[in-house]
Amino acid sequence: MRMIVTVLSLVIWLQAGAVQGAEETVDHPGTSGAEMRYKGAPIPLQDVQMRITPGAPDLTEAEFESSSRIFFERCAGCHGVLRKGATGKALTPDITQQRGIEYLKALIAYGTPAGMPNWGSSGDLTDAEIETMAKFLQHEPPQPPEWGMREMLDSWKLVVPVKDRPKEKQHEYDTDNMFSVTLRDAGQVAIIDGASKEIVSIVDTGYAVHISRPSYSGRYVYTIGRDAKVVLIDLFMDPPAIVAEIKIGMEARSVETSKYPGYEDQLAIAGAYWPPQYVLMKGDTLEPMKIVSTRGMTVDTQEYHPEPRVAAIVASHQHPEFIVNIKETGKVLLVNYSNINAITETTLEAARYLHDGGWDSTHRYFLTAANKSNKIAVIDSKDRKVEALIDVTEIPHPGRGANFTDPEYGPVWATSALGNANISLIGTDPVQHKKHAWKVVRTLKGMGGGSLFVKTHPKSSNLWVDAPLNPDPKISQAVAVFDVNNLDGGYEVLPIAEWADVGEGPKRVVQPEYNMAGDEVWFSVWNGKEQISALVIVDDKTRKLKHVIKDSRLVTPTGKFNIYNTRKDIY
Ligand code: DHE
Repeated sequence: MRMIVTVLSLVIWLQAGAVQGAEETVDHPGTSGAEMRYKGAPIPLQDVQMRITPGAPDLTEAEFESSSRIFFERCAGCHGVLRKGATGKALTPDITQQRGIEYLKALIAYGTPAGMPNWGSSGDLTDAEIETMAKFLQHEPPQPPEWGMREMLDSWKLVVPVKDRPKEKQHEYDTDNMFSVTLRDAGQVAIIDGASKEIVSIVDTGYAVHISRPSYSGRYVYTIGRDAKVVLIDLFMDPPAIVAEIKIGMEARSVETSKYPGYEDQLAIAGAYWPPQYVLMKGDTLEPMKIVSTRGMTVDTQEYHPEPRVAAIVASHQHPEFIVNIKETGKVLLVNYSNINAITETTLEAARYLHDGGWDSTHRYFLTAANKSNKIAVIDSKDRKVEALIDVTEIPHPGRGANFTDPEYGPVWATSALGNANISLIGTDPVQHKKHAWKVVRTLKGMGGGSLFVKTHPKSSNLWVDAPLNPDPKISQAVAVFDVNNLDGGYEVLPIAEWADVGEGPKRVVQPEYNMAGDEVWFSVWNGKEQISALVIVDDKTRKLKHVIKDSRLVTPTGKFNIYNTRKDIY
């Protein structure tokens, strides 16, 4: 018989040790430093239950607590909260008990060529911790609690009701040229005026806040934190401030807002990592309306997966639908919201594990990375089908990608990669350039692996490629820029971190983002929490330094979201 002991309010902070700085990266046989650095990230989990399983070695409550903490800190990102396996192998008791304690100890201590880190020989875990982990893994995984409508409503705060909000903008700034900047480790976003570069407001958002998405009209900004808190910021207020907030689960990464004509600003959607679900909310209040679970069968082996996490979400321009990536099942859901009481889901079969992606320039095709299959799935949002599954090189990571016209192959969408220096250009025009459509027409060589984001703008002929997770600081602290009219000419390297002049630290240069006019590119110089970070602004035409924003309030800036470009899906 299984005993379940509740460990009340055990708060487990998943520490992103490796994400903090290149120096802290452990040596992982078979797994690139870049990939490992990208995996663990701090998330809070509460109220997990200890589960003692027959056949497993004894474990005290204290040992359970410390091992759970280690597991969520180091292992859940790859093996999944429920240990059903994701990028790492499944670690359920039927498997682990068969392997036995000595095998598990060796595995944890020395890692595997397939990518399991060597937590022991790297000095990250002590022998005693490894011993307890090897016992812990033979028990049923503790399951964090569910998060349904009651919990959501309990967490929902309508800070300023719609009727009490300003009828018009209360300041002189152009909201469309504002940037919402993630201050990751501060759990805040900075709202910055693109023209004056002034920090207009610092807003407390969720823990380790992840992305911002503006409402279609551009009045509101939605943010989501890793703690699954969604915050709604009203840009009309002076200064912009929170008007509503809600917690939609325990852990999350994505939020989006309806864009189909007639539904602008009406609905918001947020996707959770835990519990595996998405929720539809009223756009201007975040009042939760419908919660839908994503648990289900995997696309290929058709096995049940208990925690398929919600990755990127985009709003369709072709139908009243959200397009929702389900990571572990490898399925893309077209969630039709035209009748909120009869939501229809069209399930498209893509590949595992779906992560991020963005539109082609016509906003008909959504191109998204299936990062462990090394594929880009192309979703035709108009005809509601998978248009293509394209092979690319190791671990594609497009962010939202970049659209431009290749002189030889016509319109293309580009993605860089975590696993190597390649930038894959995929033809996106099935009408005028049919023979190149949905094929990798060109592969550019960038500075190196560990790239996360590429960016361009319709008014620019530059393609910017970062590499913040490359182990070589010369690469992670710089950016490569290609001329899209002369792609064979290679790239120029700009020493962005050096320009920022912030002193010591990892100083990763991350996520190029254009201003509204498309004549400036903004970069984050992402330093440690206690160190100085900055935003560096480059003149797009001359590729020369234009401005550096340095301010003690800019703690660990990462993603930046220009209101106009983001709401219009321009990239
Ligand atoms: Fe992100 C987007 C998940 C780590 C910066 N990140 C996304 C999206 C997902 C995701 C699912 C797409 C959202 C959408 O479009 O709806 N990110 C994850 C992770 O699971 C991961 C790998 C590890 C984790 O535990 O969080 C992770 N991400 C990071 C970072 O370490 C980064 C570099 C710094 C940070 O702020 O945490 C980071 N992710 C970003 C950014 C975007 C993003 C800047 C949006 C890019 C864009 O241009 O839209």
